[in-house]
Amino acid sequence: MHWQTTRFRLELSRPLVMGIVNVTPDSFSDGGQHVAQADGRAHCERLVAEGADILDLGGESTRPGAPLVPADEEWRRLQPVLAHALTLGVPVSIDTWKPEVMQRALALGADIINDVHALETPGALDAVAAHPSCGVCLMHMRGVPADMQARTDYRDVVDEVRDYLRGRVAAALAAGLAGERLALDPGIGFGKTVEQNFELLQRQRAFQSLGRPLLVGWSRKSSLGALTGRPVGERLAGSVAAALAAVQQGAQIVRVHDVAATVDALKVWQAAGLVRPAGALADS
Ligand code: 7PM
Repeated sequence: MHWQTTRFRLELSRPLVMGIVNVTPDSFSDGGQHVAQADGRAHCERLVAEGADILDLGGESTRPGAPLVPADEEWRRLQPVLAHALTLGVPVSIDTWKPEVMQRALALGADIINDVHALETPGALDAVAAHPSCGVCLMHMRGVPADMQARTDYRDVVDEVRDYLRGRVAAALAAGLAGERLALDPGIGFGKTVEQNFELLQRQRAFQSLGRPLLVGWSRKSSLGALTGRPVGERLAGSVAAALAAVQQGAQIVRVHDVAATVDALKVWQAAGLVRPAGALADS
C-alpha cells in the first residue's frame, strides 16, 4: 500500500510519523501562547530533525467552541510557514477544511490536504480534484467542532465511522480523485465519548477493509486525560502508548506533537519485531 502526494509517493512499509505544527495564536497545547511564524518555521525544522516523516500545518484551531478563523487570516498565518516547510525535504500537509485555503496551499506546492470535514464543505472536493496528485486525508467528525460533543449517539461507533469513510471515499472517487491519493482517519475526539474513542482503538482493524492507509491522532487528546487524570501538558506517556497501540492495530500514519518520543518508541517497537511487515495488512 502507498499514499500518493504532490511530490512524494509514500511507501507505507513502516509506520510514518506526522508531526503537528500549530500556526495558531489559540493552540490548545501551548497554553494559548502566540506561536509566531518564525517559531512555526523553527518548529518545522525541529520536528524534521527529530524524525518526522510528514509535517501537518494548521492555521485554525479545531477546539470545540473555538472561533472560526476567516480564510484570509488562516492563509496569512500558514503561508510563510508552508513556504519554509516545503524546503525541508518531507511532505507537507495542510490541516484545513476551507476550499480557499486548500487552493492557495496547493498553488504554493503543498503535498497533502488534511480535512477534518472530509471534503464535505461546498467547493472542497473540487479544490482537491482540480489538483493532479495531492494527497488527501479524510477524517470522520460528527457535526461541527462547536457542537460535536453533543452528538455521540451512535448505534455502533465503529460501523458508523467506517460507513461514513466508505461514503467519502466514494465521493472522492466520483469527483475524479485517484484512490491512491486518499488516507482515512477515524477522528479520535471529534464527536465521540471517551469510551467510543477507545472502542475505535480496540476495533481499529475494522478499518482495514476500506483498503486505504489509516492515519490516527491521539496526541495529547482529552480521552487520554480522562483515562490518566493528567492535564494536557502531562500526556506524553499516554500519547506515545496510544500511538504504539494504533500502529499495533494497523495504523500506517500517526499524527503527533511529540515526534522525538514517538520515533524512539517506534524504533524499540520495530527492534522488538512488533511492527508488522509490509503487506501484512493487505486483507482481513
Ligand atoms: C483543539 C482540539 C486543537 C483538537 C486541536 C485539536 C486531528 C486532525 C486535529 C486528527 C486529523 C488536535 C486537534 N486532530 N487531523 N486535526 N486527525 N487527520 O488534537 O485526529 O490536534 S486538531
